[in-house]
Amino acid sequence: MAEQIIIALSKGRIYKDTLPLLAAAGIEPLEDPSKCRKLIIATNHKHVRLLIVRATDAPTYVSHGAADIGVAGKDVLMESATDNLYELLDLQIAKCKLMIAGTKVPKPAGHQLKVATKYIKSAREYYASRGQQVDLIKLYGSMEIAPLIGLADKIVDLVDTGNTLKANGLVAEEHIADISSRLIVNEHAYKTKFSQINEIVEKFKTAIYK
Ligand code: PRT
Ligand code: MG
Repeated sequence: MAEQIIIALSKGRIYKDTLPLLAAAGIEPLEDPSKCRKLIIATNHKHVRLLIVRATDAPTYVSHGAADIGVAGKDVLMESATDNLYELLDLQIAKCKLMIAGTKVPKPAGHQLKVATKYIKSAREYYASRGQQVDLIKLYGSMEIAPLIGLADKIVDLVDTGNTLKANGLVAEEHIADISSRLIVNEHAYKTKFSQINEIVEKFKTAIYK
């Protein structure tokens, strides 16, 4: 008998880019989460359901086994506790770069940099690896404002087209990491539901590397 498989996904770009992979695995959602308010979406497979979660929460659902599988950005995975989960595949979707950006105004020597970001852990590791002391300021969004109004000298944020930085008079200065979304799997579920999960993983792989 088929076991229940729950897949945690966030709305927006991750959902949109994961749909073709799900289709390759024969999984089709019966509703569109951007059009209905349901957070649990049934699929054409009675035993497969999608859980619509905040992008930053996907690893938490999978790590606790509330979802068997999930899709999460590497940026999110680098910031979160990832106990009890495997990062099985680079899905090569929702790609962008984690970068340092700032205004073009130079800082006087000896000035300790203030850096605003929602990526505290990644920023801390990056600056530490370069032996640079900085003050990190945690923000949850609209980071681009911080250098404009003097809250911080620089930001660490995701950059795709660069349009957001440009629109706010900021320039990308340093590259921290290439980001893409990953397929994550709960360790316990990977053992107990191996054949079903592995079938999805293999079909995703074929679709990614076709
Ligand atoms: O939006 P919400 O607060 O609900 O959550 P979220 O922002 O975590 O979700 P979502 O769907 O926006 O992002 C989910 C994942 O997509 C992220 O975790 C990344 O792995 C990935 N991704 C890829 C991006 C981008 N590209 C991206 N460009 N996530 C965010 N951005 C933002 C960026 O933060 C900046 O504000 O887009 C802006 C820059 O884009 P450009 O094209 O102007 O450079
Ligand atoms: Mg967003």
